Amino acid sequence: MNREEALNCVKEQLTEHRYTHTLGVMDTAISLAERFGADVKKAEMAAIFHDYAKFRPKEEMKGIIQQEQMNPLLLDYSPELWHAPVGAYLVKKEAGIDDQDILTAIEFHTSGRPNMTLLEKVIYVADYIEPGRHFPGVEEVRELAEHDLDLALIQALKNTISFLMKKNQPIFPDTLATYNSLVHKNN
Ligand code: DGI
Ligand code: FE
Ligand code: FE
Repeated sequence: MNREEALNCVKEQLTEHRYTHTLGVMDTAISLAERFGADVKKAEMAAIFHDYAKFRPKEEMKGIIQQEQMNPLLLDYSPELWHAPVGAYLVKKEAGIDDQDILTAIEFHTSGRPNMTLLEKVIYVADYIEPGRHFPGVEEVRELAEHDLDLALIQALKNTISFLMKKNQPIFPDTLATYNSLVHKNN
């Protein structure tokens, strides 16, 4: 599938705003892949499809998590987390994407996971810093991503965890495990 076909495919799934976000993630992911030596074509495809399931009904996502025996803990945490693993599943099933590197980049783009692949890191950070993002702390992550992908990823995770804690929201264990795996490695 080429870029145009992939974009046409996701466009039907997304709102105008989310499609614009997707284009921002695509451009950013391509730059990061070039900078840090990831596969540029895979980065482009993973970025295009990363939010594919964002607007699926919660009940549909819940059903898929149960039927496909995904991590059952997902159901005890925010439904905001569900579109990532469900997206990976649906992109394979409905769009025919079967490259495992692309699929795990989609699967873990919200929570991260310990020992993330280079492509997973590229997509996580691109999703966080694309030009349409304007939240506090994003500029610092953009600057870190100029030189060091791991430091950018750690800072994005710290910001996300702090943001959730300020809102009294629970933190998904994989998100914490991702943070822990990276601070251990970088100490
Ligand atoms: O889909 P996007 O908005 O582009 O970005 P995303 O896939 O990173 O999703 C962000 C949402 O997910 C945001 O509302 C916060 C939520 N989230 C991310 N990590 C966690 C989380 N929610 C909980 N409860 N726990 C987490 O660890
Ligand atoms: Fe997302
Ligand atoms: Fe996104």
